[in-house]
Amino acid sequence: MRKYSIFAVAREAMRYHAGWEKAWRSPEPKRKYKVIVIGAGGHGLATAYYLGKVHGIKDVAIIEKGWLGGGNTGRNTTIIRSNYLQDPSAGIFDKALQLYEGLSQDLNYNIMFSPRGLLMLAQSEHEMRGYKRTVYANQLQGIETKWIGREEVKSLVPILNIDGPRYPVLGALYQERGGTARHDAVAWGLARACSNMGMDIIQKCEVTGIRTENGEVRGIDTTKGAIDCEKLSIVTAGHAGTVANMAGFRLPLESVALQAWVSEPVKPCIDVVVMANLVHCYISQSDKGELVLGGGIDHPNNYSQRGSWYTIEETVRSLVETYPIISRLKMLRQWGGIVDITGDHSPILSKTPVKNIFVNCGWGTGGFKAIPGSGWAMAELIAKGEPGPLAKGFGLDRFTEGRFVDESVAAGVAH
Ligand code: FAD
Ligand code: PYC
Repeated sequence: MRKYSIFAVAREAMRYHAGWEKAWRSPEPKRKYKVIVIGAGGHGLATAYYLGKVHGIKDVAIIEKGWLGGGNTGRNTTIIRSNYLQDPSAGIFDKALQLYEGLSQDLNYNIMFSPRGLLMLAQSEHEMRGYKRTVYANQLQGIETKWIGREEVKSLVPILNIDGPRYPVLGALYQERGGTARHDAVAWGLARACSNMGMDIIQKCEVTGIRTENGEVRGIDTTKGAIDCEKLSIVTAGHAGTVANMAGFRLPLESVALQAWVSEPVKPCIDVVVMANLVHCYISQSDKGELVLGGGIDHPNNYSQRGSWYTIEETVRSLVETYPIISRLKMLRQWGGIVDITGDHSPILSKTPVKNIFVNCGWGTGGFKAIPGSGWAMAELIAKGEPGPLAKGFGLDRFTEGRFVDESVAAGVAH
């Protein structure tokens, strides 16, 4: 595939952009692959990418029931940060942030990574203590975050009402390396790189069954026929539980809707990302000028990619009291995604009861920021059959051994 470059843009500009190649192939599935990854979201694609790039395993198919990036990867609000509390989380989330910092160059695809700085507002004594504790933990982990006072918060976010009708802003956890990236571009860039390595991305192909023999995987059944494999990775986020059931085991997950909104575009008014987790709202501004907005999860377990009215009402109330200036803005779009939540709010990257089936799920409301780190760790697990240092803390065994990685404070979005 030809490299994207300033010269390619100039060349295509001279011939009405008629010479661009398709970014990835759309082949029919082969009869057999060494590795099959179910789910062409960011985590599935990154798993395949690092399998090829780091471990030299390129006989890989990524099977997607819809279109690539059409799940949570294309539905999230693109926030990237690594300010988690526990050491295993700091390891994988900061690895992801480091990889994000060079991902556009690595993929030769502009993912529009924008490390504009991230603030998590503290609006109660309890939250303030929680965030200060995270800052101290991050210092020990070598991750740069700091506590800033309310006046500095106001100078970074002039549109913020720091006196708040419900809760005043007491200060914030600030991670200057945090920010955003264009979510579709992350999926498209990874897909292009996987296709370029000879991997097959099979879209509109739903996995309907998993075949096993003597406790070991043999292949999958799909709407495009049966496909055999030596190793299988389930990377299907909110549907991980239903796909795992096909192989005969259960996962400790709940699936719920999380929704988001974008407003009509306005002139630049906020150049950092701000999360207010006590009142449940968060905000950033896209390059087009739209405000990208979200709040807490919907509480009833469900699989509808929509979200319910009471969450909209609650989030809008919080946004308007926190940023009164946006109260007259019109919303352009609203959507939902199905997120998969574990009891300790940490992901699962694990072997399973079936030999050579691996699972990557449980990223809940916060997995976009983890995509490259998760793919790196998962590829190592699949290639070697054992978790490396990044995945080690996130095995399924932690639920039977009571060895939780509690991230309920750092999860960011209220659960
Ligand atoms: P997905 O992108 O959902 O990919 C899984 C794929 O599996 C889907 O494409 C699906 O179609 C496919 N699939 C499912 N079943 C089958 C089957 N039977 N056969 C074949 N394919 C199948 N995280 C952050 O870090 N920052 C944020 O700001 C943020 N905001 C969010 C806002 C919203 C509204 C939502 C919903 C999520 C948000 N997240 C955020 C979370 C983040 O989006 C997810 O954790 C992450 O995208 C999960 O990626 P994934 O690749 O695991 O899943
Ligand atoms: O995990 O940072 C996060 C997040 C922000 C919005 C949704 N998730």
